Amino acid sequence: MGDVPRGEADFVVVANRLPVNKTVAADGTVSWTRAPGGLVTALAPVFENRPGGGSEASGPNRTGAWVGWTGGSDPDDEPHVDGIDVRAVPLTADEIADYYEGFSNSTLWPLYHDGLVKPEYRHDWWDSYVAVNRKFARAAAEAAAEGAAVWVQDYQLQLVPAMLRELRPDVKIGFFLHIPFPPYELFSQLPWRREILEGLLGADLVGFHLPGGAQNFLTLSRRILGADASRDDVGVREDFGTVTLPGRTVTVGAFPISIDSAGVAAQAAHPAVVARAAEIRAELGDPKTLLLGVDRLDYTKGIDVRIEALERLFADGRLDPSQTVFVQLASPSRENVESYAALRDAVERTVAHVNGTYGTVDAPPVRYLLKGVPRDELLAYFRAADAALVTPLRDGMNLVTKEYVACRDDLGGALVLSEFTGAAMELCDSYLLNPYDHASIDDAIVAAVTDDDAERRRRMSALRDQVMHNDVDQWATSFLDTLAATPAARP
Ligand code: ADQ
Repeated sequence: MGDVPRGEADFVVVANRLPVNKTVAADGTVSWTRAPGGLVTALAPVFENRPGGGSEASGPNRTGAWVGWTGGSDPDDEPHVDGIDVRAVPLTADEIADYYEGFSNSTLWPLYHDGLVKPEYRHDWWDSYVAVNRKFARAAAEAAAEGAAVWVQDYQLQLVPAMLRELRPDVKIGFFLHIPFPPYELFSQLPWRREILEGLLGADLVGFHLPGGAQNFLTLSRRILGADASRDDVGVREDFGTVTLPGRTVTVGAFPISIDSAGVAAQAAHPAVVARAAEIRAELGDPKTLLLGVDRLDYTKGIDVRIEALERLFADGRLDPSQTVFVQLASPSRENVESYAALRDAVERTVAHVNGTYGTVDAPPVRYLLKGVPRDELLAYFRAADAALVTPLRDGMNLVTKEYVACRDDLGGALVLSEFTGAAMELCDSYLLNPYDHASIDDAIVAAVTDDDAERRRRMSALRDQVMHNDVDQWATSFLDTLAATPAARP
């Protein structure tokens, strides 16, 4: 403690990934571009409007920094992108295997998503998780100015708050979890359950998407650590609580994330995007019904759930395969993790099976693409689709839902949505379904495509009210204002 050089940033974001992608040209020239993705999509606009993001309002003496990993293991990487002061935390190939693919994505990710895949508990992965969290904490400590606000993101970095507090007791520390936070019965499987809770409690504010996550955290702090944790019964907001520790209090709350709603809506209304939407339908043979799925290829997203539903609907004659096209845009994800490779095989088998059974050579009903799609093209698909099928078995929030809704200023389209997403709490006018119940899935899809126009427009209009009035800037402002208002630690 005390031997860390102080930085100059008043506002520091600490996230597993930097918002950058590396490209190497044929002649070996390296360039860095802004990366897409849930967290980056959510935070980039916020960051740019904050101090140091280059806005006029930020003033000359204020700066911001983003601490994270480049996504690779080249020690010579020096990423830079316009408008953001990026601080790379280098990871070795072993750390990528053990901290990232191992503990983060083969232990925590499945455990926090209802154990959909069996979590693996390995001490060597845990050791790497501790070591890498220490690296991030140190990089954050070196970036932060005296009294800075430091916002730590997500499940890969749950130990950073306590480690950072150790190094820099002067900074305000916020932590936000982007994925679900499990109940006692599940979380207590974790051999390092105490350490994770103690790591999180290093923050002044711990935020979740939903009140349920905040409640689980309070219950776990009480039952596992014996901490004095309670719901804020006197407050006006039932989604806040506190954990009282010796010398300080941790605020716990729910902050449902959103998107840059106005920005997405404006981009989707651009004449070129509108024209491309019509062209997409024509290219697909002008089907009566165009259904769309957009996800990272992840077993939590229920991609298999929706394709199997289509097969049942074709088999039962409730949808006509000659007049229906389902487009699944999947972006490759965590390809070195075994469960993801297995999922890819399973999805590809199912797609081939449905097309082989219900398609013709020139008109397969399922079109599946395994690559990230450029933003304009993605928004054109959103505008073109009669219904978006969002069927996760568990999802913290799901930003695809909000992007789809923001794109539909024509009030066309329908959102078919799993109750097991965070978004379902807010988007209650969607066609909700239980992804574990075949009848519920099938009925929701059929209703979404056969309800009359007035009903579909009524629902889309209500969804738009929600999404256009609750954007990512409000999310960040609400979190950061709450962080600023948290009580200072008593010496
Ligand atoms: P993710 O699991 O990545 O995020 P999500 O919120 O849906 O899930 O964000 C995915 C982003 O990637 C969206 O912006 C989407 O448009 C984009 N995307 C997906 N597939 C794509 C493709 N093929 N081409 C182009 N873009 C594609 C995690 C949690 C979520 C939570 C977010 C933010 O799992 O529950 O909503 O963080 O907190």
